[in-house]
Amino acid sequence: MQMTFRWYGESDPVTLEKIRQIPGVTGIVSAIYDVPVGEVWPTHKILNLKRTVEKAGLSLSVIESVPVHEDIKTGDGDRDRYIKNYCQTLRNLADCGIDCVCYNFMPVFDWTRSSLDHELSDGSNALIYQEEAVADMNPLTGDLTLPGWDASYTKEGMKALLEKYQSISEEDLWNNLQYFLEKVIKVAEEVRIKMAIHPDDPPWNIFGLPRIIKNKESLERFLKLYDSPYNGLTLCSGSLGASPENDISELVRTFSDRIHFSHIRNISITGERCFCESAHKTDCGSLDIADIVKAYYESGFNGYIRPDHGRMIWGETGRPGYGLYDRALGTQYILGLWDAYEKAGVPRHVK
Ligand code: DNO
Repeated sequence: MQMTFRWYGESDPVTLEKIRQIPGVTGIVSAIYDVPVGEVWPTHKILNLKRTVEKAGLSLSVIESVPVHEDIKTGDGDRDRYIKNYCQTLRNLADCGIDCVCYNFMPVFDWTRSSLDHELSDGSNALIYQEEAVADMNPLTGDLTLPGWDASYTKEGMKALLEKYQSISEEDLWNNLQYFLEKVIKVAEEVRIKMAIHPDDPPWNIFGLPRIIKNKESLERFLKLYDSPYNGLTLCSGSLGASPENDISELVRTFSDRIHFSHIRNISITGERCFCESAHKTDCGSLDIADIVKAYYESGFNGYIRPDHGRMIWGETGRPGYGLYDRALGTQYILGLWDAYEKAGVPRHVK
């Protein structure tokens, strides 16, 4: 297992020098942010990123994400060109030594929350999701943006895209995903990059758009679409865990062979389709993080782990969910559990 930490590049207020000082963190999760979605990532930009990370004494471990162009998800327009570009980006990444790439297949909007700075009883701030508030949000007004969303759409562009999705069912989305996988995983196998799809966050449909990667059944279906070790998962405890039907430890035990990248965070489920992000420690939320880490340990997981969103604590300001302090605490909780299982001789399936 390698403990990693997400870094948003030179503009990230959390510097590589600070990340380097977190005990046990050796890998960086990052991306190239200035290439338009769908275009090829040039090798020199990837090499630059890699060198910057390595100069700080860390390694560039995972790319999160190479985004998938909407034409690929809707299955029309220029999808073949964008898939070709995607494959070329994978080749360029492999040339630079990358072996794991995260992506998602959520239509239009990546992770969604109703508030980014909800104050918790201890005075810290966290991201929350409340179904009613989200139902009141209108993605067309243009004043709605979240850190994970592609901000390059014009109002008209967004309107046209949302209209296009009116005629796309979940089954259509599955078919378009399969089309994508058939071309991309072949290349991933060739260049030995483990592809790791991120589940939908939250794991249910929002704004009337279809979402398909949301529970055990859909993960099973996804893995069967292309049965290869290179067609794998980013198992995100907080995304899938927002739905009480998902038992994360069980998912880890079931799919361990195909999990390449793990996002670990806790959430408190506060009502139906309502949750609040919380500190990683098990008794701070609804998920049994200690058991989830045990499931990874026991199944011999040797991929990449990163702490996921953290709260804003100790007066820190910055990118919601991605401050330094609470995520650093998260790494120490996970690594502490890992060491404890190791020292206690908990049996481990050796891969
Ligand atoms: C949220 C992240 C997601 C994730 C993408 C992967 O904080 O986990 O934005 O990076 O969905 O493609």
